[in-house]
Amino acid sequence: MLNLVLFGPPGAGKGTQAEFLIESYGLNHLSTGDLLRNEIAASTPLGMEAKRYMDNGELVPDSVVIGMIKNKLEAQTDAAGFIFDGFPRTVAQAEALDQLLNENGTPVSGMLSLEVVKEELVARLLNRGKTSGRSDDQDDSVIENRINVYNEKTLPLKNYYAAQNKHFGINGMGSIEEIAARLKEAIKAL
Ligand code: B4P
Repeated sequence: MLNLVLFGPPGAGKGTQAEFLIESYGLNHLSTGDLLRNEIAASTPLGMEAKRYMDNGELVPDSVVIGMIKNKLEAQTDAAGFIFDGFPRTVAQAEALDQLLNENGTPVSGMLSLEVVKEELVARLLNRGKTSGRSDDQDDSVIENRINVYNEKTLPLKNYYAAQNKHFGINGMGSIEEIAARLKEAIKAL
C-alpha cells in the first residue's frame, strides 16, 4: 500500500500535484483543505467554526481535522493507498495519523516535501485569488500569516519524518510537468 504525505507551504503546488499522483498511482485523495471548504459550502457547524480560522490564515484546531481524517479513513477501507494533501500540518496531527495507519498495518510510505521560494508562493496564491474566490488567497497579510504559521507549526514535521527516514525534499520550482517528473522519481525510490 502506497501512503504518501504531500507536504509544502501554502502555494507550493500540493493540490496541483496531487491530481497527477492520483491519476498515475490510483490513490485516494484526502485534502483537509478541500474537506473543510466542502463543510463551509454546506454551512455545517464544523464548517462555520473552521471558516473563522481559515479566513485569518490560521490552522483549524487539531481535534477537528484529526476527527475528519479518521472518519474518511474508516469509510475507505478498500483503497489502494492514500495521498494526504495538506495533512498533517502539526506534530499532533502526524502522531495521530501514524497511530491510525499503524493500527491497520499500513504506515506512511514517504513524505514528499515541495520546496518553493517565498516570492513565488505569494505570486501563485495572489494569482489564484483573482479567480478562485478563496478569501484566504486575496489578502497580502493573510497570505503572509499562512506562511508564518507554516514556518512555525508545520515545518517541524520535516524533522518528524526525517527521524523515520521518510522525508524527501523535492524542488517545487519550474513547470507543473517538471515537478511531477521529480515526484515520480522520488516515489520510484520509496
Ligand atoms: P489548503 O487547502 O491546504 O491550501 P494551501 O496550503 O494553499 O494549498 P493548496 O494545495 O490549495 O495550493 P497549491 O499549493 O496546490 O489549506 C487552506 C486552509 O485550510 C489552511 O490555511 C488552514 O486554515 C486550513 N487547513 C487545511 N488543512 C489543515 C490541517 N491539516 N490542519 C489545520 N488547518 C488546515 O497551489 C497554489 C496555486 O499555485 C494554484 O493556483 C496552482 O495553480 C499554482 N501552481 C501550482 N504549481 C505551480 C507551478 N509549478 N507553477 C506555477 N503555478 C503553480
